[in-house]
Amino acid sequence: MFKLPRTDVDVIVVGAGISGLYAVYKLRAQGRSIAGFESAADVGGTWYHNRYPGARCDVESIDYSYSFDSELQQEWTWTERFATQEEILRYLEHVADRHDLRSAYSFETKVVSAVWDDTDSTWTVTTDTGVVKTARFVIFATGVLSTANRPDIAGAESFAGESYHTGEWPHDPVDFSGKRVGVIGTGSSGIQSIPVIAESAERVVVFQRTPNYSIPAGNRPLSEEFIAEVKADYDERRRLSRASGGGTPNSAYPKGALEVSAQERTRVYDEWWNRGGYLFAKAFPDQTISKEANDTAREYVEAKIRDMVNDPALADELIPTDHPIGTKRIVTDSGYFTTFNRDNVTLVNLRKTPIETIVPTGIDTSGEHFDLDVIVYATGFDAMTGTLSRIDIRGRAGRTLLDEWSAGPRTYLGLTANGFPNLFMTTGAGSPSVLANMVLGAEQHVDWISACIGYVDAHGGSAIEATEQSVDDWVAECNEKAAGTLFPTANSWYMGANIPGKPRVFMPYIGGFANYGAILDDVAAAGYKGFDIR
Ligand code: N01
Repeated sequence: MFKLPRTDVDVIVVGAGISGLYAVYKLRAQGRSIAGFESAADVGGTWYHNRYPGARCDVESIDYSYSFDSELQQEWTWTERFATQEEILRYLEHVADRHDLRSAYSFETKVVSAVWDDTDSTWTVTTDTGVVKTARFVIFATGVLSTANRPDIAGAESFAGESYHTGEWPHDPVDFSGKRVGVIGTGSSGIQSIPVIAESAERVVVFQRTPNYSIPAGNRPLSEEFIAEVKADYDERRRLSRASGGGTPNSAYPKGALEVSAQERTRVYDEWWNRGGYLFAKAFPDQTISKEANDTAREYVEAKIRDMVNDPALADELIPTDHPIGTKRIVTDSGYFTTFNRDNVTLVNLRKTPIETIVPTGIDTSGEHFDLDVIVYATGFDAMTGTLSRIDIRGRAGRTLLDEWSAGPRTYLGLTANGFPNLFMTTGAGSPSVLANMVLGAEQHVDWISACIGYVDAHGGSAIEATEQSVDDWVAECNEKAAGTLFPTANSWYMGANIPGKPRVFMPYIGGFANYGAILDDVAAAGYKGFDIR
C-alpha cells in the first residue's frame, strides 16, 4: 500500500472565520493534526474586521449560527432579530473558547504562498512571519468579502484628517462627534453606517455613485417566548433551512408576481416589506427572473422610498435606475432613507459631479469642495476571488491559481480546482456562498471536505483532484444557471464589476442551497464522481 508522505500536519486551515473555525473543530474530531493560520490577531474573520458603526448581519441571528453543536444551540441566546457585529463576534469567540479552537492557530500570520509537490503529494505553505509548514491537505477558508477595495482616487494620500475603510475598521471606537464626515459608497456598509454616524457627527456628506435598494430591517429584541419556541424545534428549523433555496427557513410566495391580481401582489409585497430586509428580493419566485415581474417589485419599493424621503428631488436621486431590484444584494437598513431628512446630511450625486481629487482639507468634486475631518471608505471588497488571488498558489506542474482563473473562477462544485490536488476552498465562487446562509454553507462545505478526506484515506489514496472535464462542466452549469436570471445585467460585485479589470463573470452558484447540497451528496455517494483519486 502507498506510504503517506511525512508532513508537519495533516491539514492546514487558512482563516479563523466561520468556516475555518468549524474546519478545525471537525477535522480535529476526526483525529487529524491541524495548523491554522490567520492574518488577524484573533478569530472572527469578516466579523473581526467589519466593526464599523451600525454593522449587523442581514440574516436572522437564530439562523446565522452554527447547527453542529446542539448544546451550544440551546445554551446561546441571541438578543436581537438581526445581530450586531459585536454580538456575532462574541459568539464566535465563545465557540472558539468552548472547543479550544484558538490553539490550532498562529494569529497575525498571513499565508503568502502554497506550493504543491506532486512527487510527495504535499503542500508547503509559507507565511509572512517566516513560518513554513507542510501538509497533505490545505483548506482555504479565506472568506469572500475579506479583501478591502480601496479605490484609486487622486490625492487620497494627501488627506490630513482621519480615514477609515469599513472593512478594516479600527478596534478603538471612532468618535465622530462635532466632526464633518464624508462617506464614499452606498452599498450595505455605507447604508448601515450612515444613519449611525449622522447621529453624532456635525455633518455627513454621502458621496453616492450608484443608488442602492435598501429595505428597513424591522429589527427587534427577541422575546423569551420566541427564543423558547425556536429552541424547542431548532432541528426542524435547520432541516427546513437545508431544504430551502437560501439556507434559511423562508420561501417565496407560491405564485409568480404576474400570476396574481394587483391587489394580491400588493398584499404580498406589504407582507415581505414588513418582514424586513433583503428577503424582499424573493417575495415572488419570478422576481429576479422576469423583468416584468421585477418591475412590480421595483415600483412598490420606489413608492416606499418616496414616502420616506421628504424632498421629492432628493428621493429621485436615491432611487436606483441601473439594475433590477435584487440583482445586487438588497441592503437591510435601520433608518437609511429617513436619515436624508436630517439637516446635517447631504447627498452628493457623483454621476453628476464626480470626485476629482482628495485634498488635505477634504474632497473636491467637479461641482464643489467639501471640507472634511474624516473620510469613510465604504467602498466594498475585491469579492469572492480577491483574497485567493493575492496568495501565490501553485499546483501541479507549477500551474498558478491566478493564471487558471484569469478569465474568472474555475472550480468544481466551488470546492476544488483542476491542477490543485488536495486543495479545498469554502463558501466561495462556484458555490451558493453569499446567496445563502453562510454559516450553514460553511458547515455544508466542511462536512463534505472532511468526508472526502476520509474517503481518500479509506481508499489508500494520497491525492484527490477534480478532473478538467468536471471543472468545465461545473463552470458551464454555473453560467447557465446565472444566465436564466436577471443577475448578470447588474454591475455588481457578484459579477466582479466593482473592480477595474476584473473578468465579468457571475461568481456564485445560483441554483439554490438545497439543490447544491443534493449535488454534493450525489458526488460523494458516487465515489467522488468527477475526481481522480490516486
Ligand atoms: O460594498 P459594495 P459593501 N468612487 O461593493 C462605491 C456584504 N455586507 O461593503 O456601486 C465612489 O456593495 C460603490 O459604488 P458603485 C453584503 O453582501 C453585508 O457595502 O460601484 N464610489 C458602492 O456604492 C454586501 O453586498 C452586510 O458605483 C465608489 C460602494 O462603494 C457586501 O458585503 C453589511 C468607488 C461599495 O458597495 C459588500 O458591501 C455589509 C469610487 N471610486 C456588507 N468605489 C449586512 O449583512 C466603490 N464605490 C447587512
